[in-house]
Amino acid sequence: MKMHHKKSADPAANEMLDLAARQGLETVWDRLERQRPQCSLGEQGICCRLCLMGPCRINPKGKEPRVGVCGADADAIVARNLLRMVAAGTASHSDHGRKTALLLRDVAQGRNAEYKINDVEKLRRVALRLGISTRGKGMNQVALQVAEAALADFGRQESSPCAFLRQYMPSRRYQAFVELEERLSGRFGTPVGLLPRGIDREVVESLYRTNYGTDHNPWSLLFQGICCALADGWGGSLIATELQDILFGTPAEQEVKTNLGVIDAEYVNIVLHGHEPVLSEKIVEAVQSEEMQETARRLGAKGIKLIGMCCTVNEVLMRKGIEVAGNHLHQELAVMTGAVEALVVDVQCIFPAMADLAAAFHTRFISTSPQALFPGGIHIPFDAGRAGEIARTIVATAVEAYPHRNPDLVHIPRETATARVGFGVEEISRHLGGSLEPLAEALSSGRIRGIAGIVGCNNPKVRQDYLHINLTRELIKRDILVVGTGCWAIGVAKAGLMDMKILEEASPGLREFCAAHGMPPVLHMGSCVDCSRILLLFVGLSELMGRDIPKLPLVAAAPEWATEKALAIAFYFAASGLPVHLWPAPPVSGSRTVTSILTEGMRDDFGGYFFVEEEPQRVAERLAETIEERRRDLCSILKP
Ligand code: SF4
Ligand code: MSK
Repeated sequence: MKMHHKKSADPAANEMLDLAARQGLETVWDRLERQRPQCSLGEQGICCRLCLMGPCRINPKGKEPRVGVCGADADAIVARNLLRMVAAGTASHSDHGRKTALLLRDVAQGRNAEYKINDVEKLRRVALRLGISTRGKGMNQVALQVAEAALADFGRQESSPCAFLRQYMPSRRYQAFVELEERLSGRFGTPVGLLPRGIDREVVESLYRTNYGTDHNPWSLLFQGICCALADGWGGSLIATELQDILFGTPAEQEVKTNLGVIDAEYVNIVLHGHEPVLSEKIVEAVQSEEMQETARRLGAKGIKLIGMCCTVNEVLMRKGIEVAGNHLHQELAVMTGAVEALVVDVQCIFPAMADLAAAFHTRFISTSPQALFPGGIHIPFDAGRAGEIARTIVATAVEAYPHRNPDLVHIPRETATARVGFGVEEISRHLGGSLEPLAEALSSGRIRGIAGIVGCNNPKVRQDYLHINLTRELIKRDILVVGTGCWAIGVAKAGLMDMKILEEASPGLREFCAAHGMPPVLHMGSCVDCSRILLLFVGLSELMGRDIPKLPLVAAAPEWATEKALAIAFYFAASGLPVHLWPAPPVSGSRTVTSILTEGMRDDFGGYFFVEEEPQRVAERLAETIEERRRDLCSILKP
């Protein structure tokens, strides 16, 4: 057994970790060890540094100090910290959505000729969903109206909710929120808002409420967390997903290779990492140019190979089929192969440690977003108005690095796995013959017991991919279709779980259904903003089956989660009516009240709630039990 087998379930990662240990290269796992034991107050959420009378901490054993200098107790401190995490996650996804809307507006107005509308049919569908008439209008006119509707959702101030939420959320779920707002306002004796007004407004409101000396009621702080997260899932993330499809094309099934073995020593290797596809789409074009390929060949390489990781690759592979080097914890391991000429990053989930690591090799660490700067790296600022030129500069910088590669440092694991990816709702429908009806029927009849939507990162506190892989395997054994995004998707793809061969492991009902429709039982739905696609799949089923989401056999999980964005996703899943598994546990154990609201208190009102569990088999059992509970009163007749 390799010395690093406890760190990752992926043999390629363990091979690279052995190499890192031999060569004295530092990884995220080493830095985690140096942090241990980690602050237990932080783990429980009971430290506060919101003002300069602090920092304060609460004694977890019920002894003094029981409150901070201002008198804030553990409930207020834990709830405030959690709300701030949700707000940060919402801000990240939503700013991604905002930039996509601004780009669509510029393209529609003819102010950006670098991009074009790729999917006119999707534009038409989004317009109709938003109630924008397309009759007698040109494509750009419709696109402008869609972009303006999206942008208006960011700045909306009044009590009418975001247009995207209003038009995409099933009317039953929407009505349930309206009634719940009324009920909760009566119960708490003050107006309780759950339906987000504007996306920016809810992020600001969350920061405002958690500001020193403002909101101290754990219930109202968590209601605001729900409201803010709904602005993410049914607002910012949904806008990012829908408008990216319009600009770059709606995902379609692709077969791709995954894992570090896709790095090819004979090529100039460029690894894209981050989240937003706006730049990556242009880098794909630049790499394909004969001029660039010829320059690489002149320097002795066979050409240029474009590879991706994390959510950038989740975006680009669904549309362009590029190969996948790995997920979150692979970022250092890819550079350590010694065969990566450039690691090109935009925003989110990028270790600042990459700058020093890249400097130990010939790798150019190129940051591109004015929002995300990394001391020690090369910065080539991206500007959507000059996207092609900038993409060519980045590719040329990578090619120039190739002669500096040290062949003695090259070590590439052989592992690769094939995955079928690119299953947005449209692609799932296409496999099902043009609508989600066969899936709704299979759920109604019990041939498929339920659907689990999984998102998640990697977190070095959890053996990399272990929970992702084993939970997914356990679910498909129980006739549960698994759909998901983010680093979960890459983790299970690397393990071969998105290959048709995995049908052999699925239970008979699920196996027969998926085989008949030519799709694996584990479906790649995209990047972390594309958790909105999971919502849209559930919307489609809710509409077809005539039942609200909490009454359908649908569940969610965020195993191996690490980021504030994952928490925002978990919050909007739970608020939308899904039981949500989390591991590791969120930093709330310092407050019994907050813990009980999240695990029990919100259940009756929202239908969704959270639970924590480490063992994949027990997680699967618990999700399957919930599915069976929900099936008990499931109507077997489809809505006419
Ligand atoms: Fe301490 Fe209260 Fe200030 Fe927080 S807000 S740091 S608990 S005094
Ligand atoms: S990249 S948010 S580690 S899924 Fe979206 Fe992966 Fe989580 Fe980042």
